[in-house]
Amino acid sequence: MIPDQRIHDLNQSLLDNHQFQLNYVTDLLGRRQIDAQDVIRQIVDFQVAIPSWALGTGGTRFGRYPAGGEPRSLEEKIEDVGLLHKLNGSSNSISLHIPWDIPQDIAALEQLLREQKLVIDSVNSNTFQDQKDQPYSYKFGSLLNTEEAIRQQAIQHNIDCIGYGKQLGAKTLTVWLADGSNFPGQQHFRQAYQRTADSLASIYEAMPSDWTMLIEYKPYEPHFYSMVIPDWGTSYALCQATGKNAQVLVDLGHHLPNTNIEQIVARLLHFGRLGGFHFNGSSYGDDDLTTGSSKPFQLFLIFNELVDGKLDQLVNNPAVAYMIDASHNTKDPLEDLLQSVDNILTTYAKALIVDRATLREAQQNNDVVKAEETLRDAFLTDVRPLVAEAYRQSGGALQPIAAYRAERVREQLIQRRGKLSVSTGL
Ligand code: LRH
Ligand code: MN
Ligand code: MN
Repeated sequence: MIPDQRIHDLNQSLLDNHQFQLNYVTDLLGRRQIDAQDVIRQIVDFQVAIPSWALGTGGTRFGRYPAGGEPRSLEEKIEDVGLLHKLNGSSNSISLHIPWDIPQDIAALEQLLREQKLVIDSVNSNTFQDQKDQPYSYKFGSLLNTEEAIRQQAIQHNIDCIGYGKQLGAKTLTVWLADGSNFPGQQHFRQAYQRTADSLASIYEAMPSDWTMLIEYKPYEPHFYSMVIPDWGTSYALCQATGKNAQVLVDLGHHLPNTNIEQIVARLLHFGRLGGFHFNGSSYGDDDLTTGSSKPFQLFLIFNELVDGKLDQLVNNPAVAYMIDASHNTKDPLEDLLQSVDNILTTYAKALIVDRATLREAQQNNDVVKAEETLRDAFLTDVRPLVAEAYRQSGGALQPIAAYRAERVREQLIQRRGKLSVSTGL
């Protein structure tokens, strides 16, 4: 939809100013013995998956106000992610949600993925809604249900998800359970946990040995008295019981306000069980807003732990799968995703330039102020030219949102898909 030449021309008009700013940061970092090119290379390598359900407006149980031109099929969702990837070179994969994204023509999808330079990231199961023609209801839970037949139905659905993923080369199954209770006494806590653990074990057994199962936690919603996997400790315990390829997934919005998420990240890295990350912005709970929009320093502290863990030879953690998990009603979803990726990369770059030797020394000497100032030094450095350069080096736009607007992409999408097209989503 945006020809390479057009991106090149748009970049050309910004190049002079960009080069000036890039030279400045490069010199500044050079004085701190940091190689800017090395940071840029790491930004280029950092890829964030886009979930199929973030491409439309949603994320609300109240009014929904479609952006227009939302993708109507899996093929159109792949095209939208391809467009994002073309603009920023940082979103090379798409996560599927079954049954919203059941692949039909596998050969054609593979061809489309190749054309768009994308791969399939994870497949996400859905046992939080009843589907048409489904024999049993999940009203009282799926993997924890007291009824054996209902548990079996939910287990089979997860196994089917693995089957769909295999067809398209995915290697990750993400399980988020809406299972829980709304009233005291409704569920027997220990038995509900055990049934969940047993069901997960059955799914794990059906998973190929080179796959990863990500187990996501959430403290409340849709249930408000108890959730069967409310916190990282429960996810961790389930992973321990399930097998070495089961990993904890941290969704930034799945914490009670003021939770120290960076410490959770550090703990999981220490245990080698941090498998996945869902980025979004949150003030209260599962707000699913733009990543980094209201708490940029918190995001920086989280990235600081991720980078620190990666550099520490004592940490034995598999590669972390990064994904954006956001969906709301206010912005154009594609602009929102470009902003989220930009905030993620900018924050990652800041974590990469933390003076770790000084930080370690300050921590060792209990020099509280020095330690904090070391973090602030990195956080307050304007690294945006490094991210822009990373976009440019990967063939993208120096300013992806400006390019998206200049090309009037939303208007084009509305023309093709209609004003009222509504994508499947949360
Ligand atoms: C529900 C949720 C969760 C999952 C997604 C599929 O809270 O947003 O974060 O990852 O649905
Ligand atoms: Mn999530
Ligand atoms: Mn969520």
